[in-house]
Amino acid sequence: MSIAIITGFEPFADCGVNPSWLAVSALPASVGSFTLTRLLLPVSFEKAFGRLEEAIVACQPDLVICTGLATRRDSISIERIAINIDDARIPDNEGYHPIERRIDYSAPDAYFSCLPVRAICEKISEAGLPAAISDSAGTYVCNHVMFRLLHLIANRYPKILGGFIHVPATPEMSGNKGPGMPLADITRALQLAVEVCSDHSTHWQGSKRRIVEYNPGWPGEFTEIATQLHSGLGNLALRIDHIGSTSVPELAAKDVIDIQITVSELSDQLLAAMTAMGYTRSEIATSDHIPACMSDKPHEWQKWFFKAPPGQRPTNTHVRIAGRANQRYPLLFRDFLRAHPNYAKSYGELKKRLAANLANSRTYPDVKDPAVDLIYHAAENWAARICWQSE
Ligand code: PCA
Repeated sequence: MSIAIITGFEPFADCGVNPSWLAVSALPASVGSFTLTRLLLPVSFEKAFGRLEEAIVACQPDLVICTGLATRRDSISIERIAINIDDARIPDNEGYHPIERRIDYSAPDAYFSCLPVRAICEKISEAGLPAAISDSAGTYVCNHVMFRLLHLIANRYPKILGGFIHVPATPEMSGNKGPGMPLADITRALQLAVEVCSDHSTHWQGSKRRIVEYNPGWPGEFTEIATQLHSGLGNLALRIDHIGSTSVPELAAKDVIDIQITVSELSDQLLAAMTAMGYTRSEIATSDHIPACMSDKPHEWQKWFFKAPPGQRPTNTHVRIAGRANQRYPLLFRDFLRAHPNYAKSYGELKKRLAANLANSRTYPDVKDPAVDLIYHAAENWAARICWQSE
């Protein structure tokens, strides 16, 4: 069984009760693959997160879902984002009233939830209960707890799935005059949210951000996926290669398989075929990192980047054009590391230390990429010496 911490808040302002805690208290002892630890949090900027962190340290959970009341909402709100600001409309239960204060100057402006927000929203809606993805958790204690939870996860507990759900008031809270959601429905919705997280592969989510020792099973997993890609793409794919750290024996890596599909052009037909297989193209990642000495030819580094179909093991699929610099780079880099285990060992060590020491995991590629270029320059010398060709 895995462990989940589910939190609710005590009453605050003029609410005599807080349905978030009432619903959390009514949840069964276990849901899906999770044993639930319930935790009541004070409505206090200063104390709430400390209580949660203590529980995380003590229980080492796989899932943390915090819940709170949003009186002005009439559906279950699965929060997508937490922002780095405290800006309270009213004082918290201890009389503290921060106005426009940054939560943490060393932290990013915002964090996205690491819960499967869309899947949770769909599951609750399918059960006939009102649910929506929310793009603001406010700027009060709930946002504060969500932000600090996600900051902790990003820096210390990459395996935890964590996020926040706001629940509406119950009809009794307005004397049955205003809108509201019955407590039993709120409880049911939270139970469904935990069930979705239980179905969702916690292992894959967490391992995406962690450097692990080399896994000899990776090449086999690549071959299986490449076979499916070959049959879906036919002659649109000139070749499909296993690239990146999981392709180099004994190299420590993130548990994400990098795949390069070589094509003659980035065509609509190709996009349609990838989409039909469930792959999603990133609108943002349209170019590779360009090594400092090669910045004069940006078109040589253009690519399409696809995320794996939902539910499939994590992969990064890069589609690049035959003969371009960025198509050659990963193949040469891989072959050089395979032929030079000492480079691979030092590179693995660098990655582990970067992952452990960078305060913000999002800056990891910014630091890693130029280090990779250093190895690449050595690889080019080697390639010239041995007249290397990509098979
Ligand atoms: N809701 C408040 C804090 C506690 C609660 O249940 C919020 O939305 O910030």
